[in-house]
Amino acid sequence: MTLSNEELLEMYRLLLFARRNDEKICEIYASRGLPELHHSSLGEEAIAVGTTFKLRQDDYVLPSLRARGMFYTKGVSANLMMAGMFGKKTGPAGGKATSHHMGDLKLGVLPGTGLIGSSIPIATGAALGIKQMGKDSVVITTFGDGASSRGDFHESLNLASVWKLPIVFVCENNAYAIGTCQQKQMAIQNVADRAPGYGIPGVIVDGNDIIAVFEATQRAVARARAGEGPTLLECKTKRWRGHSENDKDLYRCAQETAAMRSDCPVKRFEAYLLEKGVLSEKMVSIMEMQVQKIIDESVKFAEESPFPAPEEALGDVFSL
Ligand SMILES: Cc1ncc(C[n+]2csc(CCOP(=O)(O)OP(=O)(O)O)c2C)c(N)n1
Ligand SMILES: [Mg+2]
Repeated sequence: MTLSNEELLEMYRLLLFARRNDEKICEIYASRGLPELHHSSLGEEAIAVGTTFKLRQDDYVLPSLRARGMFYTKGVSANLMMAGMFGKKTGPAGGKATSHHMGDLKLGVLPGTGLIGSSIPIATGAALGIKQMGKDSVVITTFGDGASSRGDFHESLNLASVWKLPIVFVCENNAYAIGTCQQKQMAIQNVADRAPGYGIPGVIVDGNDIIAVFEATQRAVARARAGEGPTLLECKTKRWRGHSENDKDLYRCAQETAAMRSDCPVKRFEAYLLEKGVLSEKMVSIMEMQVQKIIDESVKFAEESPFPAPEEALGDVFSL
């Protein structure tokens, strides 16, 4: 699918927003803390934005703990998200849960869980529901390399393949699960190499190249929508910071983390658009200012919003 210049600029704006917003959250976390531990997406933003860009409103995403860019790309507002990060009543989960458990069903964002890997069967169940209702929506879910070694992954990919479910499984392979490097938790080089074991395509892309991520996702989405079943898309990337903002990242040497930053998904896309003449240096500074304004306003909105009242704790709780 060819993107128009307007669409390329919108993609850049979302990528820039994901970057600056994450930087802001890291800054807030360091200076005054947040109700939730922050897991930064710095360096990995192209996957969240590239996979979600141009999905239909009736398509669903179920983002991993690092894929906040999927929320914004699906249309969740900066105010709502920041209020969610602050645990405020005005956030997507009404202040009862922060970003690991936030969703927005109207916009097609399914809430995940804090248990690594457990969102993969939830997303697969959503895809089963879509198929049973005879709709042509698709589901995209993201998860890490560590999550791909759990049983949830196996059961989900197996059944999704047998039932030809409309789902795209996206592995954000940043080569680490907290402090465990990939070689210590799987004996293969590529997560996508597991796909033939399920009889589905396994595709590897450079996760820092947003256009490559977008195009590979679009092919997988077309296959899913046509009733041909799931794809496992492995996006290779790097995690710039520690696992969380409480992790000092002592298991990686400074050269390793410095080298990662030389391959920045935002700078790469910016250089591509400048070269194509779609973007100019002036437009970059204007967009930086616009993005910053939205982020500053969202922090103000979150700060000024109330926490939920204690008596609301049992609302929206269901039992059978
Ligand atoms: C079932 C379960 N086990 C352990 C944890 C603790 N934990 C949180 S994130 C994480 C590692 C996840 O690694 P990966 O799937 O590669 O995602 P990444 O953090 O690299 O994006 C672990 C072990 C958890 N949340 N859930
Ligand atoms: Mg990982």
